[in-house]
Amino acid sequence: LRFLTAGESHGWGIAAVLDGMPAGVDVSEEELSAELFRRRKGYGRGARANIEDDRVLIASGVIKGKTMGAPICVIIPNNDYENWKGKYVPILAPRPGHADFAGMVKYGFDDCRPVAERASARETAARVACGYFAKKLLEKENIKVVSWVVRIGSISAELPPLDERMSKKEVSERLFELAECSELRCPDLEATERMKKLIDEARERGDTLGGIFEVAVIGVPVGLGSYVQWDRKLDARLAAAVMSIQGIKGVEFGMGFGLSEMVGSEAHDPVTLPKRPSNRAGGIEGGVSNGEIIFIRAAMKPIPTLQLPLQSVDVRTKEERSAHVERSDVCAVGSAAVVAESMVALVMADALLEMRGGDRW
Ligand code: EPS
Repeated sequence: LRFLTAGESHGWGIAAVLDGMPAGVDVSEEELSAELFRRRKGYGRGARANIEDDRVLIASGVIKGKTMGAPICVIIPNNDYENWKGKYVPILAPRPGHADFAGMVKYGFDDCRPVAERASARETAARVACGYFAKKLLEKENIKVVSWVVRIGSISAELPPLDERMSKKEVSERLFELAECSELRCPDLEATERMKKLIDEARERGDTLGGIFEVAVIGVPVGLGSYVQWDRKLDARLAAAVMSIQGIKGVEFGMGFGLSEMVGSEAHDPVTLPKRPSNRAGGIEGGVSNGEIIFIRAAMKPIPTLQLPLQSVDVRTKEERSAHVERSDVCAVGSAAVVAESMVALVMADALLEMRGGDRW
C-alpha cells in the first residue's frame, strides 16, 4: 500500500493516489467526509477552517460502494483558491520554525511563498482521505485506530494511568469516545476548558501553542512488521509515518523515553497467557507487533506562523526585520492527532497486506 499527495495550500486543490488497496472493501463518501470533518474542526484552528468544507471527490478506484483493487484517486478542492487566484503574496522574511528558509535556499527561490504553499499542513487533508480507506480495511479485521490529546502547551489532561491507557482496550475506547466530545480532542473535559483559555490567551498575545497526543491501535494481531530488516520494523515505519506530519518533533512507543530510567526487571512485560500483565513496550517488540495495543505518543511544536513575529531577515535586502505574518492557526494538535490516526492506519494496513497478501478482502 502506498500513496502520494499533490497540491498547494492556496492552489486549486489537494489530491492523492492510494495504490494497493485490495478489492472488496466497503466505503462511503459520507463516512469519508465525516473523517475529514474530524481533522478540520477544533478550537484554535484559524479562519481558514471555516472557508474550507473539505468536500471530497472519489475520482477512481471505487465501484458500487466497494474498492476495486485499482488505484484510488481522491480530490479535495480548496474553496480559498477563489480568494488567491491570480494573486501572488511573496514571503520575504522566513518564519522561524517553518520550512520557509531552508526550502527557499534548497530550491533557489527568491522568496518563500512556493515553500509555504507545499509545506503547509493543508496537505494533511489528503492524508486523512487515504487513511480512511486504510481504516476501512483494518475494520474488517476488527483493528481500530484511535487518538486523543493529552497536553496543550503547559496544561496536561488528568487521565487514567499510562499503564491502563496502554494495556486496557476498554480504557482506550472510553478515552477516544470522550475525546470525540471535546473541541480539542482531549478526553479530560475539564482540562479542555483550561486549554481553550490558554489558546485564547496565546491568540491575544499573537502567539501559538503545541502539545502532545496519543494514538492507540486496538485489536492488532501478532506478527505485523519484522525484525529481519531495518526497514521492515513496524515501529520504525510507524515512527516515520507520524514524524512526517507537519509540526511533529518527537515520537515514542509505550513508556518510550521512560523505559531508559528503569532496570530491565521493571521495564519489560512478563509473558503470561493468554494476555501479558502489562504493555510498557507499547505493543511492539523487535519491530514486530506482539498482540497488545500499539501505543504511540507524539509531540507537536507550536505553529511557526506568529501574529507577533520573531526576528528574521529580509531575503532581498538582507536587513533585519520581523518574520512574515499571515492568517494561521493558533493550535492544531487535535487535528494532528486525526492525521496521525490516518498515517498509522496506512502503515498498519500495509503491514497487514504484507502478512496476509491481498488482492481482495
Ligand atoms: C497552514 C496555515 C493555515 C491553516 C492550514 C495550514 O492556512 P491559511 O494560511 O490559509 O490560513 O488553516 O490548514 C488548512 C487549511 C487545513 O485544511 O488544515 C499552514 O501553513 O500549514
